[in-house]
Amino acid sequence: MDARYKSRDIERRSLDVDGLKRSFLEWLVYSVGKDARAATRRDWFHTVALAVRDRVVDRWMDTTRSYYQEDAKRVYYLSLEFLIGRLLTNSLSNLGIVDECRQALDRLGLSMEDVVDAEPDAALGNGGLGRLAACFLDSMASQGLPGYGYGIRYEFGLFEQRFENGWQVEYPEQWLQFGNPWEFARPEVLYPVQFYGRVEEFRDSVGDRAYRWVDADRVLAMAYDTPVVGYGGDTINTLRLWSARATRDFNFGHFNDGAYMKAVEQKILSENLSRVLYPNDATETGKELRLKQEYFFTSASLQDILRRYLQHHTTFENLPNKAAIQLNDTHPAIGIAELMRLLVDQHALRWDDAWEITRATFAYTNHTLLPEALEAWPVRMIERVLPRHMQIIYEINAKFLNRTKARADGDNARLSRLSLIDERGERRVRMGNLAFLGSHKVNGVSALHTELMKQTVFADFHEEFPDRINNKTNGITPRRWLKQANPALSELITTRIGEGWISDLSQIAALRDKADDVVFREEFRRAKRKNKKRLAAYIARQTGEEVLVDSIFDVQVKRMHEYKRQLLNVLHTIALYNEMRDNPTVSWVPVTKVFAGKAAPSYHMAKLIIKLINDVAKVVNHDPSVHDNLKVVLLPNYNVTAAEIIIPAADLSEQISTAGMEASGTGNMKLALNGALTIGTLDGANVEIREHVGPDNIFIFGMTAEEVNDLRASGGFNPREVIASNPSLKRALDMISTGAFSPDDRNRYHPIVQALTDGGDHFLVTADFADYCRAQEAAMHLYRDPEEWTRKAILNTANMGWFSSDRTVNEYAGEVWDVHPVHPNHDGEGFR
Ligand code: 4GP
Repeated sequence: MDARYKSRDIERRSLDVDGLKRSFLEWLVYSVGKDARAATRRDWFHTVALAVRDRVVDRWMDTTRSYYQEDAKRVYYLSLEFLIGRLLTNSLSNLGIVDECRQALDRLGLSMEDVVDAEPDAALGNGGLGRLAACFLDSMASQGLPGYGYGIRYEFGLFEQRFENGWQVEYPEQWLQFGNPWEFARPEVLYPVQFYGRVEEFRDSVGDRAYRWVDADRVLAMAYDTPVVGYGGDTINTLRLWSARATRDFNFGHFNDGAYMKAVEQKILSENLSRVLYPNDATETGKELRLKQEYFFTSASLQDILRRYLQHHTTFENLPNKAAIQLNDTHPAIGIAELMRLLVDQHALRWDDAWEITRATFAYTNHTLLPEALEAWPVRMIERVLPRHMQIIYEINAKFLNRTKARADGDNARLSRLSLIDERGERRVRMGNLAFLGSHKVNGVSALHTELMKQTVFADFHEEFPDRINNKTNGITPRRWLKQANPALSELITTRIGEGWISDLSQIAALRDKADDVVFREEFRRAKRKNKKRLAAYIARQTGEEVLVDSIFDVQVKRMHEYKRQLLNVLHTIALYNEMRDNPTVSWVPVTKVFAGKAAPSYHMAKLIIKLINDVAKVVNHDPSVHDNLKVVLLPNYNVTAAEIIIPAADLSEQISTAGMEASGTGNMKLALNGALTIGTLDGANVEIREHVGPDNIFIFGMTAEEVNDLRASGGFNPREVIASNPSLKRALDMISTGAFSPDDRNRYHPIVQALTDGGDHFLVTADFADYCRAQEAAMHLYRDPEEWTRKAILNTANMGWFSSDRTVNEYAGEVWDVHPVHPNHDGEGFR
């Protein structure tokens, strides 16, 4: 028998309870090196993870082999962030062995929850963009699409957030401290990546001008592979993350003692490249290390992609037929110049041929229109760090500008807008323009966002290339966000409509009929209540606060950002608090305001908003006059694991960004799928959620993107007038500004009050306040009628099928990537 298949016959493949139990014991002793009596929960987690990993390796190799055998076109998802979260439940669930594992652990006297809780949360991302990448990995594998994720193996993920005295304090997140059982280190997969140095011009063999990059510093990119288990375990794809390693090329002869130590130090410092994730969300700081990170992982990934391609091909004209490279935002956009460099300088292709191949291979996704988030690197920095790339960017730019209509029309303003170089002030490279120009498709992440891309940042490019911009509305994986996070609801759904929805979420529409079924409504409520109890216990553990399970769980969980308008929610909270105090005899619908989210460490306003929420919570939660009617909690350290507890328990989902500013949102989809009703503006994907769930089943308020645009164009508005005309808003703001929530420092919130008044209220918090309160009242009114509320909640769940990331990646596969499912040959039986 072929040696490759031997492992199939041994215990490592067994999926039954006994086999699992035996391999747990074996792993614990021989790999973790512990006696069962001395094993900690972490030891057991490592044991179980390693045993589960065993069960995917054969299929993983089958999958990879099938891709090679069919020479399938692959899609490479290049992303600086993958916000993965924990993997144990995910792997077990996608393999279909959750119960078997639970029983095996049970026989060993262990609780599955304890083992699951010992896994660190892999937070290699900041927010939406990184979590989207993780959902896409799950969907590509579950759809059988040959998809690879490429990114950085950060030693420190997104910081751990704690509150000290109500203020956010950041601590390092050392997720790799105790090792990572999911990954395979590949010390033999190493690529050199260069920085600095200079460019030398020379004549090639046929006498043409050519260039080489010399005297550069080098670092090595080493691969770590994590198997990505598709649902059903048929396809196991790969997430390849790069870690920086110092090169070993010392020239010992040249050093005296001091210089030697210095050289070694320099080498070690080069490993800092993959040390830490930048904690910015939609903001750029222009730090050189960040540019180097971007180039580091992009260059290594492209070298790896070309190596794989060259195993089957000797020339490059087929590259676009064999590889689709998706740029997750502009972070890997330097890859366009890098592929040109590799093709022209290293493989001696003609410029025009290389450009055609490059453009046909790349596609680019834009995730935000916020001007401060559009990457623009100083020309001087790129010249120094990546001198050859700067030349290539100039060349791309010159050729493009020479061809544009603008030149012919003499429209210099338009020409300078289209340029890859921003000449205003310090000269900068506009990475968005580079990404647009070097891609054959460019997409936004919701219908509204894509439309706004055409009208604003990319208006000139859209005119120039009218077929390039397309929409791909985001989605979420139903495996993690319903099946795993919400077992109570997902089991109920499966008993009624079968389990087809797990791999084809459109089938969840079969629940629509059940909205009118009293018994089903009762069961739906019971599942929600179970989740609310779980969250209440979590809140008590995390904050010490007791909340009423039968209150409305009104949830806003996302990064802290002014445009997301947590402030609007806080102002409503204060107004509601005042009303409850003024009218103690009214029978109020009890409300629990749940907030969670991290602020970028340098974003002072967002951190001040965190402190305000904590201060308001302190006052409200200790005021006996509102009793249990109102509670405010801000949960620390929001991450994927916390989201899995919070989202299934939500009644009301806050999606209240200033219209036109949230590109899509994906938390909005997770919450609605789990039966929360949305209160939101017509922004991002909320617009499409409304279309799918129906206008009667969502609370929409506030200005539209168009109205916001018109208002700003007409010179803005006077927030003071709005405030003066709304007594409850005025009172809430007065309380903040006079120190009602900060008696220890009455001026603490001056910057917030200032921004909302004389600062012009850029995010239109005051402008939308009255309509927001109206929508909140409507929600509270509806909550008094549990049957009607539940009916709408069920219709939300039932109508969210379209928002599966399976649908999204299928759209990309068909319309952008041209990749097709491959069915791996497993040479044996399937898992399920
Ligand atoms: C986010 C957007 O803010 C969010 O609306 C969208 O749903 C998500 O990307 C995925 O497309 N942007 C970022 C970022 O996370 O860093 O720009």
